[in-house]
Amino acid sequence: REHRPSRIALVGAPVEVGAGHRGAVMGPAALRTAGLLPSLRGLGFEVEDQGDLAPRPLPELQETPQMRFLPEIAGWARVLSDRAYALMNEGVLPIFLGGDHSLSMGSVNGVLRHSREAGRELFVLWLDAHSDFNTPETTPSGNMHGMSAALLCGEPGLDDVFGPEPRERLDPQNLTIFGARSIDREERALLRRRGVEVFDMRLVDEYGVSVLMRRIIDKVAARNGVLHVSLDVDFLEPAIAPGVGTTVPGGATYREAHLIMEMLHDSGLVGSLDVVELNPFLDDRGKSALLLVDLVSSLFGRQIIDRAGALERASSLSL
Ligand code: Z70
Ligand code: MN
Ligand code: MN
Ligand code: MN
Repeated sequence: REHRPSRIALVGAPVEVGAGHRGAVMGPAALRTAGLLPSLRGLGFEVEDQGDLAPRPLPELQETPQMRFLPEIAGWARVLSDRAYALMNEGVLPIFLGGDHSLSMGSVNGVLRHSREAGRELFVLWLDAHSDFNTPETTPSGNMHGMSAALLCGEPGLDDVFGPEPRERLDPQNLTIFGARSIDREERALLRRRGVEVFDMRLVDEYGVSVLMRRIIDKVAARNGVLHVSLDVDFLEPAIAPGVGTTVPGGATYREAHLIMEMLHDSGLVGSLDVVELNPFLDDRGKSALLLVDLVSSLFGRQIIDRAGALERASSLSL
């Protein structure tokens, strides 16, 4: 499949006010400390660390109890959208280092803008314990990291985030929420009305990750689309990734998560990535950051042994 970017940009987005806990501000630094840059370079990519962004000041906006820290979240979204759009236009694959999940409002908006102009349909894979599909009307917390997927799909009440700047809309049918196990009541009703594909943990248990991932990959490939992956640390089982504000039991195992990343790599469809919600303040000796670096490495081609050889040996065992 056409162009696989050979260049990657790391973009830090230390935003934490979208979440209910403080500490995600340290996420980008922890991912760097855990060795993300040398690991990707070791896989043969030309990698540039672009450092951390800062939010654009928007003194004209005011927060509300339903949209806590709106001015700062909007300031981040606008800066992130511009950077995502610029990098995609240069043919560079951006990895956004969070920071809480509100950053995806900006990153995905910019990627959507590029893909619309390039005439290549965008699909979004949201790996998360939550569906992040609340609106200011439905939110139980006012935490805007619980609204990013809803904003991207054009839900109302969030127009101030982009204000006069270009705002794209993701077709809800192009969003797959994968691994969900904590969805609020009104949020669930909205997901259903919009026809969002939710592969919850019940489905993962029944079918396994490989069947579900194959479906997603085949759908994107059939439409000649490109995939943005938004990886929330709480997608993972808390025992292997404790460094996150809200842990939810029953997350993806180490092996499930790696298999997902390996299948995504082999698909050749991933054009951009967010790694969000890492909270190093709550981590255990860096283990969550180190695991994330391993997972991102699998997504960009690290293998246990070359596939052709492994398949050959499997067939010689008549498996
Ligand atoms: C809840 C809300 C949430 C974390 C997303 C939780 C949102 N649905 N929490 N990620 N850690 O407040 O909207
Ligand atoms: Mn492109
Ligand atoms: Mn999330
Ligand atoms: Mn989450």
